[in-house]
Amino acid sequence: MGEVIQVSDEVAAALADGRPIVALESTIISHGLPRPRNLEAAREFEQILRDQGVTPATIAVLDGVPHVGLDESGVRRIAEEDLAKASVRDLAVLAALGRSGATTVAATAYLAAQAGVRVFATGGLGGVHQGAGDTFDESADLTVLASSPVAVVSAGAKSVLDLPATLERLETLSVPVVGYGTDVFPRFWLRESDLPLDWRVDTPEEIAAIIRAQDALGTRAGMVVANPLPAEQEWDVAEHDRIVAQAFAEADAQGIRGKAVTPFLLLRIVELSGGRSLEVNLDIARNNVRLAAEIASALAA
Ligand code: PSU
Ligand code: MN
Repeated sequence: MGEVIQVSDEVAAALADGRPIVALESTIISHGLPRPRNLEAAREFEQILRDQGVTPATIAVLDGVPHVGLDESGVRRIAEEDLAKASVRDLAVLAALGRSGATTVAATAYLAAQAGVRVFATGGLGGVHQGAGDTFDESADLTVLASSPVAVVSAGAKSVLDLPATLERLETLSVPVVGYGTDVFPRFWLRESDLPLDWRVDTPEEIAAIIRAQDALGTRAGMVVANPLPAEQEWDVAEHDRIVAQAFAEADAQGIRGKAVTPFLLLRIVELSGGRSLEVNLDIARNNVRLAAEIASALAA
């Protein structure tokens, strides 16, 4: 593994000492947030972790080498270069051709698991897209979590996805979904949906205990920790519904397909909301990074 995946010195030292580490994805930086705020965000997420005594492991493929933990210049590259959006299936292609890519939740979880990093913070998980019955568009984020033992802290999944179908698929794939301080699945920019969850936990220690129990039982799956944003940071529901519907209609009219769908919708929603969705998006990610730090610390204790 050491020959193929480049684990940074800082992450390798934390792994060796059993100190807490949190993985961060690079697609949210390269394709999910507009420049130049994305570079500030990438740096801020790492700083939030360091302030909590946790080592950040931002993950990306640079010049064919999958990196777990980036230095200053690596962080700058994922924010400023036009990188391919890389899921797990792209990793071998990038490695063989010496190309670079920003890793999705799927590819980040896969590489984190390979390196032994167990906790990962993102904004929102990918899922089953609306109309997937016809298009078969389901994010590999779901299937990869079935075999990558990493707890992903996310504010549920975006209301641009088919959330009931997403939860059904996670059930089939045997990926546990736990609500953090909530009994219902959050909808990213909004705290609540009408989708009940089977399990609610209220402390980072409980989540760490679930990770240990997964190991003891040998289930090998990851976990979705659904962490709703604080009420005072929620997006206005009416504005949310109107803008999401409009972005959808535009994606449809322009024939946006495949892996371009998620980045198109996210960036269009930022434009249509005059930047409001971006501020909420950043609050969500910060909130998830903070909880992931607490989980990783509980796991290392
Ligand atoms: N949700 C967000 N921001 C993002 C993404 C999801 O709030 O940037 C990205 C993540 O990297 C996720 C990917 O893994 O979109 C899912 O894309 P797709 O649906 O093409 O699998
Ligand atoms: Mn897709």
